[in-house]
Amino acid sequence: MTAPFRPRLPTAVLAALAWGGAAPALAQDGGQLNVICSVQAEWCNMIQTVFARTTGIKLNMSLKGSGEALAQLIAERANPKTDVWFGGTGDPHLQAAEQGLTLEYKSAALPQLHAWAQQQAQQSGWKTVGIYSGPLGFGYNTELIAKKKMPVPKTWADLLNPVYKGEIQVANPASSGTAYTMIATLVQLMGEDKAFEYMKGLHRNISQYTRSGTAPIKAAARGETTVSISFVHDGPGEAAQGFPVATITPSDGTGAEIGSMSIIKGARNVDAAKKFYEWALTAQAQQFGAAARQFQLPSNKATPLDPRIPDFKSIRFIQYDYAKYGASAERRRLISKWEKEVNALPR
Ligand code: S7P
Repeated sequence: MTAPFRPRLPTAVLAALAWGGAAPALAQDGGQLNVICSVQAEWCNMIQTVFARTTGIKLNMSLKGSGEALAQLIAERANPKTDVWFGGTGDPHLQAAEQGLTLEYKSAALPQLHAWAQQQAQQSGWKTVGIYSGPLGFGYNTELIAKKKMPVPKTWADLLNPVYKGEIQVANPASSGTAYTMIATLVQLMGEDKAFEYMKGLHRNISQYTRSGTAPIKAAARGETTVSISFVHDGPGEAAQGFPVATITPSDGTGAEIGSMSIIKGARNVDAAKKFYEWALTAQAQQFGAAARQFQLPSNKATPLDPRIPDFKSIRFIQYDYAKYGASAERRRLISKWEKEVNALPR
């Protein structure tokens, strides 16, 4: 049923290939760069190819979700093997900055970025920067929901309806930045006590807490679950592959991630890391998200926008406190409370 993914390269790739002027045709002896990439594989592969072709720098790419990426950087602290961490939810990037794992670097391109991306940089002491943003919401399998005669959930409260028992997937916040964004969003939306009562109720309807934040919407697309709690920008890419999946953001309010990028402190290839960082902030490079069917809002204001990028003006957002919920102590506290008070409960 699924057509294999074939990136629509021409415009974006040609634009990117123009970056850097007379660039070598193939990766040659321009050195190398070790990148942890926390967006989906198609986007990672595309930037790996184009960056190598335009600069001659070989890009060694390791794909990891945000929570796992942070865990790896903590483990590598004494002897970093990673040069750049590209993408992933912003909270763990802020934690990495707070823990001294990332390098202070102030790009001259900052004024070209949206205010939220610059704020992310400023808040971290210039140790990370926003590269995209995306709203949290629900995904659902349009065929399954109709077949099972279930209503489309429109609010967080709707997800507590017993009709969804065993029908919802969300990731586990211990491994997933997406799921941590959900906890932080609910706490800010409802207050902590009510949010934890809510998550205990939601727990009864959850079939599985997945390791990765993108797994639930892929499962919804493939009919393995009816509903997912996910970033809604991951929906159109699944739909474009022919899967019957749609998304909605809760009308009672939601949070958004500030997908981020950081250079690792002690990076062995720091010059190449800075070159990549500058490249990734250009409007040309930021077109690769949509070219790889990932529809976050790019942080460079000049990036042409694909119509499938969620319309932020039509979404009811909370005032997400990125500094507070990006602090290590707060993340640890909320996740361990969730483990004890929610995940430990029977379903
Ligand atoms: O489209 C990819 C995306 O949703 O995944 C990123 C992130 O790696 C998710 O990590 P977790 O598995 O830790 O939740 C998001 O930043 C991005 O928007």
